Amino acid sequence: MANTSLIKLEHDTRIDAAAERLSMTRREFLQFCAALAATLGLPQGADAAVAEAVAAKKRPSVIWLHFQECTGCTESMLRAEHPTLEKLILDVISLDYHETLFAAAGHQVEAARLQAMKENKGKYVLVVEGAIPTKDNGVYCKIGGKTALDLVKECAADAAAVVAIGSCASWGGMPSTSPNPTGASGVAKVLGKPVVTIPGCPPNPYNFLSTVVHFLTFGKLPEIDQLGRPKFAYSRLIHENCERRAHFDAGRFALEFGDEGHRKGYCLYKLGCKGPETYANCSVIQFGDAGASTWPVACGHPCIGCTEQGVGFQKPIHTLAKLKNIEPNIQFPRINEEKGLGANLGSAAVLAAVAGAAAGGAAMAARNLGLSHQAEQMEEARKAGQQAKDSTEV
Ligand code: FSX
Ligand code: SF4
Ligand code: F3S
Repeated sequence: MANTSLIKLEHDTRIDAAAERLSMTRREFLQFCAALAATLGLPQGADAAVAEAVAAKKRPSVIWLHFQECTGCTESMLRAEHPTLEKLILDVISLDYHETLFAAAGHQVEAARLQAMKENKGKYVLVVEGAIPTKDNGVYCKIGGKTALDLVKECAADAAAVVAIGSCASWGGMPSTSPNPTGASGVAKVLGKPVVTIPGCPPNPYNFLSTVVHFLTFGKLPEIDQLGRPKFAYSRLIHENCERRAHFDAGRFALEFGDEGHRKGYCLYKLGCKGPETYANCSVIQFGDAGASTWPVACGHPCIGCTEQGVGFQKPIHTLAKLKNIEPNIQFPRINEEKGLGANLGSAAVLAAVAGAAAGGAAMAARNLGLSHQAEQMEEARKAGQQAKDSTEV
């Protein structure tokens, strides 16, 4: 069936001009806008509104501040493998102040900030990257003679919207790790009001782009949860959509980096993967728009929960995650079980539903973890055998 919403854009030359600017064909541009609309969870037909906004709306002025951080947020945005993502971000916003990207320095750059704030009073978007040190009146981070504490308040006063990009700006992130000597805090805490947060260390640039496109299309930021995170990106646990989930459900775990389970792509839960207690869409949209297998778990590294306050940089990497939701994901086909591994969470959930007892699922989860303990013992026995063999050979 034809997409009627796109028909009205058929002879719209603004679409062709935008596609050309971004070195895309018209078709690719419309497909990209449709994907953005889908990521944002917008209803059918919204792709035309998104395409029109990206192609023709006045770009919002953005003032981007840097505080306590590693500049990874900016780096991940600029180093996105898909060249279009970076181009699109810089095409849909008018970046009027950004310390890392500005060629100018010193007084010139401060003057540019003040001018952009004056010219776009009440209309600009303030993006904050990095935590704000609050201890000792904020003396631990100063730019142009002003503390980060004063700067963020000054710039937020006349902003139409405030976006905290990265975990540092969202809730303190890595600089706030105990004992937090500088009193590193997130933007919302400092301003005393909720702001949109896009946590992640670094955050996914696609989530930032989607947030900005939502602002451009509808004149407001997307719906957020109680922690200020856009619901379109942070309402699901990584574990719910993980490509290794079938192994978790079947009780197949990597027990050591490089062991047989790890090489076979088994679940990383036993290596400390925090996917079961981390809300983010890494397992769905991957990372940096670079294609398949480009997110931590796909590369063989457990998720450290970098988006999640209280998990990332706080829980030791090797400790087991809290299982927040043991519902199995029904989207993925089951991987054939190896002999002797028994029941899995999929069947457990069916049983639990039939019996009306959610506890059944939990019990089966525990059982599968138990099965893994058996595997662990077997692996240890194998290693002990190998060691004995090696010592005899010597
Ligand atoms: Fe770095 Fe950004 Fe981490 Fe923080 O991303 S990638 S330390 S979230 O503020 O620069
Ligand atoms: Fe994926 Fe980690 Fe969950 Fe295993 S524990 S299924 S690796 S998110
Ligand atoms: Fe971070 Fe985990 Fe995603 S470490 S990038 S939240 S997979």
